[in-house]
Amino acid sequence: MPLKALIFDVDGTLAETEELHRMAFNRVFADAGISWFWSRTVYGRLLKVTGGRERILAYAAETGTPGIDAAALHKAKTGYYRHAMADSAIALRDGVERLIGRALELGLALGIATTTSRSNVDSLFQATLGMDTLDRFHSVRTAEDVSIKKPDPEVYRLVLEDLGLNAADAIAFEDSANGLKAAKALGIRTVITPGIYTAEDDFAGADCILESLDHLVTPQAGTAHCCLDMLPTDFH
Ligand code: XBP
Ligand code: MG
Repeated sequence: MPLKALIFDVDGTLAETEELHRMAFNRVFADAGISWFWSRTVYGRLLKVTGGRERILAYAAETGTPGIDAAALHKAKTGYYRHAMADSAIALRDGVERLIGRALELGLALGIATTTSRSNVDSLFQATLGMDTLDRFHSVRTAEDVSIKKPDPEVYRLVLEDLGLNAADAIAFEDSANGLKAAKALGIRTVITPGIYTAEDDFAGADCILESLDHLVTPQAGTAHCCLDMLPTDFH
């Protein structure tokens, strides 16, 4: 089946953003006078709950904390994340920029299917590839577009609808088990690049697991053939 589109997850796949998210959560908790602090260990566990607002609600339930306004805290967190991203030296993960560039050269469609908010996607592109590159994506679907987040496949369904394509036409790029489940629920071939928080996830069912997307754009000894075989023959 000829490849027509690449669909990217954002957090953990395009860039290692979760530490910035964690910092932003902790900052708003402190500002609001809430005595929560999400360590890396706690946050790693909480990441199984997709969506920042849902994560706050889950932690409030788990700790039996009353009176938490999750929507307000999450809004403040998104504002803080925007500023923190602008001040950060965040970099895209290896191979991401080249893969996107090569896909554009070959005329493949590009999509984003993420659980995070549109504002956070914009912040990341402003800090890295620029909004001109984001404008070249044919579909950008985010938290605001769905009624249920990953591992539900709704966000991937919306991207495929936008692109006018079938699951067999695309490859999804994900870093987490939740993202893999979402893409695979529709039968989309999925390449996994495990991230700092998802290295221990269960990636059973993935079509390919790579240390980084650099292994895809710069094939080297050890690159899984299943993965290279998905790309157009003139890709490299
Ligand atoms: C990852 C997430 C997000 C981020 C925080 O989404 O689960 O919730 O951790 O972002 P993905 P928000 O990998 O699908 O991009 O606070 O905006 O939810
Ligand atoms: Mg992710």
